[in-house]
Amino acid sequence: MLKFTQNLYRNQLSDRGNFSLAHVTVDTLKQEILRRLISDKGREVKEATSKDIYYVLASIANEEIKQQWFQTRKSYRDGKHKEVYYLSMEFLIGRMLASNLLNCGMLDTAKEALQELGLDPEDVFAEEHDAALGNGGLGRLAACFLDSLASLKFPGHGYGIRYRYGLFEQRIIHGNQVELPDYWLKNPYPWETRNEEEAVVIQFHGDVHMFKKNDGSLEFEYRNTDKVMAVPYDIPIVGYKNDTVNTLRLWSAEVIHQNNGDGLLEENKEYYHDLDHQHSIEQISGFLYPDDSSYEGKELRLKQQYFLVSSSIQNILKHFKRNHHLPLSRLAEKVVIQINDTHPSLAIPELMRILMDDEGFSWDNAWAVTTKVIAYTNHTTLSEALETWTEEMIQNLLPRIYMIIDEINERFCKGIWFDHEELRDSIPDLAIIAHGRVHMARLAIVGSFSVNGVARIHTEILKKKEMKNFYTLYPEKFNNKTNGITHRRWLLQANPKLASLITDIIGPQWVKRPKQLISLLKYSNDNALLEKFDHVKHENKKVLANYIHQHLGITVDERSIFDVQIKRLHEYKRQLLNIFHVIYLYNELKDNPNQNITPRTFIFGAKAAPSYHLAKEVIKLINTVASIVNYDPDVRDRLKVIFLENYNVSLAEKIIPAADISEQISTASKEASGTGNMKMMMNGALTLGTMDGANIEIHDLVGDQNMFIFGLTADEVLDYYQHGGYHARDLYNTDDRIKRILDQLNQGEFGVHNIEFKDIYYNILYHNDPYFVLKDFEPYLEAHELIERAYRNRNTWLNMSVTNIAYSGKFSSDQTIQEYATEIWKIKKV
Ligand code: GFP
Repeated sequence: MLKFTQNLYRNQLSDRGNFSLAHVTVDTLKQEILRRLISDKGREVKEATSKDIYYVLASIANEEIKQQWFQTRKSYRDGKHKEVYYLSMEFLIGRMLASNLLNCGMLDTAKEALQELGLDPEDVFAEEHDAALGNGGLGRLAACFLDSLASLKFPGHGYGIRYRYGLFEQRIIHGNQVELPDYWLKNPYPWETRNEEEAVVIQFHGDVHMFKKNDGSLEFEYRNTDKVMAVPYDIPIVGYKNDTVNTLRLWSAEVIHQNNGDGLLEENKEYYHDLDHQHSIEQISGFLYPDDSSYEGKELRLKQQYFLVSSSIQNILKHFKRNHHLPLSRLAEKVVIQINDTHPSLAIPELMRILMDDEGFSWDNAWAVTTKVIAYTNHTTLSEALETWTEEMIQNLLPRIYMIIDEINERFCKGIWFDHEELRDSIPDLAIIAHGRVHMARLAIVGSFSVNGVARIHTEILKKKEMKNFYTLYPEKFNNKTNGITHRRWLLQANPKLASLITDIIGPQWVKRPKQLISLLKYSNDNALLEKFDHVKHENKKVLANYIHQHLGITVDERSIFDVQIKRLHEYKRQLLNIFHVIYLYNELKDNPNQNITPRTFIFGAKAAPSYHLAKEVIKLINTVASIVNYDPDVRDRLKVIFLENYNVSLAEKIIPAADISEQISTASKEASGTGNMKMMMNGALTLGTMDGANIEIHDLVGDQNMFIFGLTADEVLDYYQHGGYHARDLYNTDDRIKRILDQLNQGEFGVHNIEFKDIYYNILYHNDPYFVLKDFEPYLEAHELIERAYRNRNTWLNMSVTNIAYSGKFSSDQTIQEYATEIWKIKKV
């Protein structure tokens, strides 16, 4: 045993009975860092790079984490517990060092030790490449949920894919988004452990042969399949100061080149030297979101989905058999599988396949088990995001799975025909296979016992509109679980100054019970305390201003309103409305340069999907406006537009603590929930938003007086859609401000070529403004005027800000996970 650990053992055993780094001192940690620098890297601190220090700190944390990980796994093996498995194609976990240190209770100590060694902790943390294994809210939600599961001591694990390339790295060149590959595994990743002994084989393609057995039942044999090995890499998910360490298991696709006891060696020998074949296998875990504009790209995405579910389910069943001495028919007593959106919905036919073909279950028995084990979360009602695959593709890639889906569909449709006469006409809209396509959301609803939306309004829209007929069929399945965010990463870690101010005021209990933030309300009129909140926000704004200066060379006024919109770039999220407002302000200043306005800094962070042309145009427009506004002497620094490239979790951690205004301006009815709204609220920003997603639930808590609500409601939007939209051109013809902006786009005032932003112009005027940008423009401007007035009254503003922090505990993912645990998963804390 290492000397360091021995010392710690001696120090810790006395007060806690077991070893914990939570009580390590700055001095012992410093010594340990120095010692390991020499033993691991052969360097003294003055020669060491931040990277050396990063690895040394990670190894110290890992030593503690691995012990607790082992203990946690052991405790789950006793057969008593029901476990939840969260299957997701995305886990946007970001950097782990600071978060692991925080949850081990040693973040402050580590920062101090580093500072005393003359090092900047931020530089050390920045050595870790963000694990960007996700796209946006959906993937980050999965990461927050894992953090809460472990922190609440729930036995729950994530299953995903170890993509070698995460979400692309974004560069802005001449205002345009350019995508670079994100090879996040360039340096060794200290948090993962390869567990080859848990590898499983996945089969694609091939032929299915049916035999009748003596008892009349059918037996299925798969021949000529392409076999791929799924090897798990495990990442520990550390609970907050509670000795629980759960697992995020990420599967990597590899060629089978050793004897696995299945005679696979022979079969694959000829392939081993076939580099093309090896490449095509490794591609399965190559990229998050492969380019799916071609057939091959689409098939690869489908392969990834099956690869994830097949490896995970095989693994889950293996653990069930090992830990519980129960028949598989009782699987649901010990296992629940949550599928994050439809991407893992092949879990349904895959579980059916294994139960029937490998375990000898009848259809009915397999179905009874499957539909008790699988639960589905829907994250969107946007039709283009509801996945479908061609029948032909599934049939070719996964012939046995196709047969099972086909039968699920047949039985389901027959059930409607015979038992729900009133829905007979709707069968084409309900059928899992319709018009040559397999509808994954329908499969997920039919094959699971729970279907949840992610905010109240979203669930209501699912029930009353998008999935109305399914709701008629299965009212008991539908339920709401409003999203949440982990306050540990998004407040304690990202905004330590605010966290410690809160603790100074209301004591530390809120950290374990975030709803206790509500006690801050008592102090929201105490001017001396409000000053302190103001100070913290100002300090955070300074840090962000420095970052902006370093990265863009632009100086921003720290006293200006930091107005932030950070999220995936999508038309419905309406970054366009935001930049139209900026153009309007700019036009006003040009017309009247002496206008007295509160200085504003508009901050954007957003990635557009590489093939999403209009979204990329909006990025270009924001950058073009920035290049004009930021350098126009008439503006006199009263307006700044900042586009921060490569928006990711780490950048969010910098921006959010500095935000004054949180832009949540989606077209009402379109944003299922949003989680950025929660993060910024928790950091004292005031929401400027539509009545959409979780904004509505924020509004329930803080009311009109503590946020800025504007625009069409979801009912109004849905009503317009039903009646063919509104007349965007009328607004263009009658509102000079709007006309001017659109003409500026059309006439090339914001571009070198006058064709630059024509598509935006056409989309609004010729496609009738599908996301109601013009319709909501006037109310949006009015809300901004209110903001400007409110900001001038410091104390009122700070009171609103503290009120938002006080109510934000409701949006801790601990609360959300508690609801999933009791209402859907029926799992208990260990
Ligand atoms: C999607 C939805 C969001 C929702 C998240 C998590 O996220 O409204 O909050 O899932 O449920 F659109 P994005 O990937 O679009 O951010």
